[in-house]
Amino acid sequence: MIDLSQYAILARGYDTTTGEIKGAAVVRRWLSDLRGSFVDTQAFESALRQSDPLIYTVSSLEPGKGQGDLHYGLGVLMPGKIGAEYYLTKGHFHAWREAAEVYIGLRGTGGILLEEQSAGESQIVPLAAGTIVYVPGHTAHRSINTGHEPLVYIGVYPASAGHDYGSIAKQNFRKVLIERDGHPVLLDRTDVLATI
Ligand code: S6P
Ligand code: ZN
Repeated sequence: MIDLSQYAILARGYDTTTGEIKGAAVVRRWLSDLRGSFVDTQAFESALRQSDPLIYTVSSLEPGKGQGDLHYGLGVLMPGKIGAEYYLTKGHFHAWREAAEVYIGLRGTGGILLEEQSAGESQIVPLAAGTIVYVPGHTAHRSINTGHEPLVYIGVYPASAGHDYGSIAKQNFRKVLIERDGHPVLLDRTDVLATI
């Protein structure tokens, strides 16, 4: 039997400005935590010499660890760029590769970069206030803020998903989203590297 009173107290208010959910564990990623994520390493190092701003926060709740349980988090990704590349999250595969995820956009404008593991297909899917994005299993995902205000979203995923950051840290995403003439364009990392 499930004790519903236990779950009733899990109703949470959330704050789309601070990224806080009452009682949730918060992870803060500063620019210095993102070494190796941006394509232009020189622009990264010179930005970091100036300051080490907060790039994103994730507040996560893990109500249960059973097979059917769900975990969820509120992400707040700041606006900005390193060189021409928009601020982004580290990105990951789920350790349990079959695990999918649903992103619900609450505020701001941006996208989720999806990269399928075996076929190597990449796609940028719009994520903004009023959009819902389905991230299938076996797909690396990274949030990117292309707007001028924080990009705020909720991600819901199986409790057993786990996070594999190692594969991305090793080879990064194949595509980068950069600003050209004031607009986001998705380009091959190797092509962008050749122009830096
Ligand atoms: C968790 C979900 C998001 C990310 C968040 C930060 O499965 O995909 O809540 O944790 O967007 O990204 P990252 O790559 O640093 O975990
Ligand atoms: Zn995820």
